[in-house]
Amino acid sequence: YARSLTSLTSSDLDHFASFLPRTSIISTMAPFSDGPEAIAQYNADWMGKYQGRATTVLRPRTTEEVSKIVRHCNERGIGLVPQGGNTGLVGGSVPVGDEVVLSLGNMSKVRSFDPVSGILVADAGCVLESLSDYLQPHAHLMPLDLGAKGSCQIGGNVATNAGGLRLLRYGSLHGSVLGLEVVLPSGQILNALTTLRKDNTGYDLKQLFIGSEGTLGVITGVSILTPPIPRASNNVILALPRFENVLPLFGEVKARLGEILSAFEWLDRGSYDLAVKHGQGRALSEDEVEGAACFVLVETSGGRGEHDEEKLTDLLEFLLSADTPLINTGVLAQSPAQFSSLWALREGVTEAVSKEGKAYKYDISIPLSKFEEVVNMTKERLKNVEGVLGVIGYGHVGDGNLHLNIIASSYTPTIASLLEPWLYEHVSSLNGSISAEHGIGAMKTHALKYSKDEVSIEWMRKIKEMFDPKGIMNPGKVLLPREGNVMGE
Ligand code: FAD
Ligand code: 2HG
Ligand code: ZN
Repeated sequence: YARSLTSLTSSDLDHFASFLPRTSIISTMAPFSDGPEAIAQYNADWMGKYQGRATTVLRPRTTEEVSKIVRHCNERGIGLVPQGGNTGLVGGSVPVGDEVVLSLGNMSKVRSFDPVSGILVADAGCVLESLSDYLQPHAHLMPLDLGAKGSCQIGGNVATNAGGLRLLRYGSLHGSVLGLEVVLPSGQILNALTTLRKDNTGYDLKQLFIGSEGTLGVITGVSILTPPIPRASNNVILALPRFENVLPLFGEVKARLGEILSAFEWLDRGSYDLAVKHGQGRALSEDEVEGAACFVLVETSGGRGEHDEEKLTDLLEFLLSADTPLINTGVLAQSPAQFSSLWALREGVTEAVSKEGKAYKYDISIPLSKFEEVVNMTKERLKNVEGVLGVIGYGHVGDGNLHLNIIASSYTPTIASLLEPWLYEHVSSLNGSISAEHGIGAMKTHALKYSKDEVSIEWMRKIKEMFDPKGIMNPGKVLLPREGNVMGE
């Protein structure tokens, strides 16, 4: 989404070098002439599906440096791609051409933490897990958790409005983010980094940047509400004889665990087998998995261990003693190590998929009752197609979010054309969303219309053009160019 953009020249590099140290510039261009290996990781996405051609990566240390970089790029019409941990799954974090990569990794300081209110203010480049580690001694935790926590950054999480494993309990970032500091495409610094729980002073501008995927500005600081660490957490993995039991099971679990329920995650049999095959988490015994069509991981987080455990054991007893039990068996974690290894089975699916092959990832919101149907329809459609290694479904059932992964030996046009637009049309017919939590990035620009009407897309465009009239911010992402306004023309 850009007017014609300009490629970076040596004199632009000289300008950046006038206020950035050498260590903040990686460039294959003169006068720096770094080797291609220095820049490779910034041009390749996590899945190895998208490849940029950036010659230069800038790694500023302060908001002021970000502002100077952005101001210059705006004046010159140079495209910029904000990059956090580069764990995004929709090709949003790498250039589509030779845009400059603005990596936030050098901005990684906690600015303040108030242990009474639980409000944390941090630089955007802080790694999610390091923020959790920071909060641990203060008995607080981050309100979001993802398998990518060791690499993804809070700025990237906000920019993608990441959901993850704790959304059921703590809600979305639209609720827990209290304030943001953003460098706008003009280079202006928008200081909306408030630490207030309540602030009804007109339009809530920060909401626009949550989920904007680097297309409206660079997030440099985040103020976020963190909850106290629950005194007691436990989990149990339930093996189900058939998918149809998931919905009634969710109803029972909600009713019986009430306020202590903190996650309800689903894995089909293929996801479980793949996680085990690639060494993710603790495999159940043969008896425990026998006859299991799928699995549900239930987590509780409450105030009193004994009380919570009693509720969980009662739930298991009830489920197993029914005339037609909803589950075959349940394996309750008996130690912190078992707790983590049960979680690893679910969190590790993405990693296992990437070890198995190349993944086509569809992250959709659809009615829960349709999860298995969509996985089965996809299996049927790809039956006997060359290069397809498997089709699996898993995800955040509690949030109505299915992760459909098609694993192939390589990315091929044949597989892609069998999947799209077919799948998007189906999601649209179910009034679902083509992106529940990963965003649009470069992958789904052409598919936005399946989840947003024309009026919405037009107003998104107007907002984009108002903030970024030259289209320098993350071109080719989220919105397709208007006709005659194509990058590189
Ligand atoms: P990047 O990948 O670097 O960037 C993502 C997007 O945000 C890009 O468009 C980029 O331009 C923009 N961006 C990054 N930083 C900034 C900034 N400071 N200012 C402006 N724009 C910026 N996602 C979920 O929602 N839920 C999950 O459960 C989940 N699990 C995952 C598990 C694994 C193993 C992996 C690899 C990914 C997972 N993801 C998940 C996807 C991804 O981790 C998240 O989207 C994450 O929030 C991206 O953060 P990042 O720092 O890596 O951002
Ligand atoms: C998860 O929930 C992530 O594990 C990744 O959102 C999903 O890899 C995927 O498709
Ligand atoms: Zn997810």
